[in-house]
Amino acid sequence: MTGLREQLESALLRARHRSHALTDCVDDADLVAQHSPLMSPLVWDLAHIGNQEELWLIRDVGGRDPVRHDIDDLYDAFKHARSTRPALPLLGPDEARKYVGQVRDKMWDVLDASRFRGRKLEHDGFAFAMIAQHEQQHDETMLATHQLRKGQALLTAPDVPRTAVPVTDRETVIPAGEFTMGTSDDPWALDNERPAHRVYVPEFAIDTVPVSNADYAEFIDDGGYRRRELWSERGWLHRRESDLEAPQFWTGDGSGRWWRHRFGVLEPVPLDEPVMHVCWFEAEAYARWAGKRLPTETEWEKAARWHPASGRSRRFPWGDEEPDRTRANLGQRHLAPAAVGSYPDGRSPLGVRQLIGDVWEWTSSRFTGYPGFAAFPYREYSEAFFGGDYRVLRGGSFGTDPVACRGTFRNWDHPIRRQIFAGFRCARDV
Ligand code: AVJ
Ligand code: FE
Repeated sequence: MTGLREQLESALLRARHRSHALTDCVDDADLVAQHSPLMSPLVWDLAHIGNQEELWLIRDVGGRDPVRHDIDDLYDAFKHARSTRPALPLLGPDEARKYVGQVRDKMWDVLDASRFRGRKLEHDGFAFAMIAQHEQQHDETMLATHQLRKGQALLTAPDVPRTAVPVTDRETVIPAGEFTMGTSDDPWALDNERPAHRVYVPEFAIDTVPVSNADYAEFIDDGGYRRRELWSERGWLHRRESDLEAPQFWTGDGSGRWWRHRFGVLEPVPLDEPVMHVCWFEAEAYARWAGKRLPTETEWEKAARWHPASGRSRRFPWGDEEPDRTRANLGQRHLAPAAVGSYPDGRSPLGVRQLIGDVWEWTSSRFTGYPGFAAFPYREYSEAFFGGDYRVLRGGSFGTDPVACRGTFRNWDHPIRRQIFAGFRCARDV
């Protein structure tokens, strides 16, 4: 077991390595460009990562003087919508790199100061871990910007190893009963994952694997996008207004085969991968077509954490041990999800696979606070989004770092969003 200081250091270094890898391969013009109105220029994310680290660790935890006091407003996500960020007087690519480096140097100082006062690091540890999670979340956002950007491929990664074993059991039944949702003792859990609370969940069935591209192509072939009765009222309006006909980045070739653009490469859609880049409304329509529904986030978490033998809720489907490369496709080791049925060692006791990694999974639930929620350290992290038009996503994607992924972790987005690495699995009442 490595010490807290080593864990924090390695999480912070890994995040920074990734932030540089995602920006060093991009030329200056592309770093400041707007690749989609849904996204910030990459150079904004980079400096925002540094600015958040400066606000929380240098100034709040460390009580030190600002590195730069003049740019807080530019990198305040609440003050400027993503679409307007390219027009701001942002730090240029070299300035941004220099800035995040200066902040980082000071941050190590603050961490060292905490280290020599044993209990103090335990107390401050959360703030450092939260900053590592914050940086990794922006790295995943930058990865989505890479996916949206036009032009030649800049990122490479080895193909996903083929570990899929045939899926013979498409569904599993989770028995009715209480379980513990959320956590009060996971030291790095964010405010919206807290506190632990008991929830009664009626019996339900959940798919053992995410919906695949083959499954989804069948829905398309069966007229899924043309059949009004499969869509909710809002979903149908959105489908028509936005001309949705297939997942984002897919194109048909007229002969019934599908192709997709993925990080600058055009390739046939691999039928055995989880479907990805579908919005919540598309997931909802598919589920209705399949005679099922989306799981609630409570059901999802029970499937991922509840251990039938002990009744305990664990951190991950396989237990409490950290994810590794035999259990889940996380951390941008690859640039795609693994085939459905992969990572048999990561399955839950009741046989549910790939809950962690590969693709974020849409749930039917809106984003709200658990009973007893307390905002920490700022209202703006979670609470400001409660009650808004968001749906909860669970489980992380191939682009999510393990530091920001666990059975309790909650992500959220608008139900029309497709640029995130999201798919889904279905559930039903029994
Ligand atoms: C939890 C992924 C929705 O990216 O908007 C980053 C995370 N919060 N900076 C987001 C976040 C502040 C957040 N999500
Ligand atoms: Fe942020």
